[in-house]
Amino acid sequence: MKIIDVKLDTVCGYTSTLPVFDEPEIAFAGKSNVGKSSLINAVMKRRRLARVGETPGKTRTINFYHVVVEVPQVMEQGTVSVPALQPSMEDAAGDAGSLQAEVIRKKKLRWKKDPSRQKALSGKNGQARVRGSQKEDASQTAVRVPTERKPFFLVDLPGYGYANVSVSEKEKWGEMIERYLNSSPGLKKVFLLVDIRHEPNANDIQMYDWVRASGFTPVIIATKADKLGKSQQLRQIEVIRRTLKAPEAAEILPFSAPSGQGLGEIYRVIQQVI
Ligand SMILES: Nc1nc2c(ncn2[C@@H]2O[C@H](COP(=O)(O)OP(=O)(O)OP(=O)(O)O)[C@@H](O)[C@H]2O)c(=O)[nH]1
Ligand SMILES: [Mg+2]
Repeated sequence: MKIIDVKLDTVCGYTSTLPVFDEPEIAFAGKSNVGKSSLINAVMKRRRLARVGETPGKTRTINFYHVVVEVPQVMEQGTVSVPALQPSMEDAAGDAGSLQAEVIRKKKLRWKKDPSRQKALSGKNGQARVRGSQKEDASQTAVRVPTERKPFFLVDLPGYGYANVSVSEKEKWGEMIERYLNSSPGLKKVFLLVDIRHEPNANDIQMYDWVRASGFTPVIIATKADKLGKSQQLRQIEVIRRTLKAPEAAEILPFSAPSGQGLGEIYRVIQQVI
């Protein structure tokens, strides 16, 4: 999946009328400071489009980011025209065709810029290197695949459970999130973010239950995975599953904004619903 365009489209406060879009919406819910805006930035491949805060309570509105991606075209029988995308972050980010073409283009650029290689062309190894580059040309023509552009919205919800706001403000945020979950015809998927280091608290459990009561099966994202080793991550995922009373089959994906761990899986889920 290659990101073609992203922009902040609509911002809604408590009193705003929620927009109705023709394009699919994918929402991110979770406690204040859990990493919703950071995850949305990672998905959009922007460093700071969604504002990230050191202190909880940064996002206090519902923010709709409009995104256009390019994906391998789906053929008539529902199969894509290329083999499944690789699970790595880079491969998940670009469709197989354009990514490989990009890698080849960059390789060629490095080749052209490297003076030692230029020299080698005229030296005794020159012949072998020229043959290598011809091979690259052949593979470039072989990997071009038809693609299509798909627009959708990523929806950054305000964080709940932020201690430094009044009870009435907390209630308004809660109402706004619940209203959004219950009255958005375009909402196709909800991601529920919880911090991988902590057992989910009463707010997380309530949000999980709200999301399910609104008719969605949330994908649970265990954020800040870079703070734990791999075996601790697995242990905490089971703690999260048990505490939320999520079924065995529920997806709980560890994610790290700085390392990109889990981003490929998130793209896979997005691609299924857009
Ligand atoms: N180590 C680490 N830090 C993260 C990660 N994701 C977010 N953070 C940090 O956590 C803090 C909060 O991140 P945000 O993305 O603003 O969290 P949020 O859920 O949008 O917060 P609110 O808008 O207040 O609800 C920031 O200091 C981020 O840099 C992560 O995957 N790993
Ligand atoms: Mg935020």
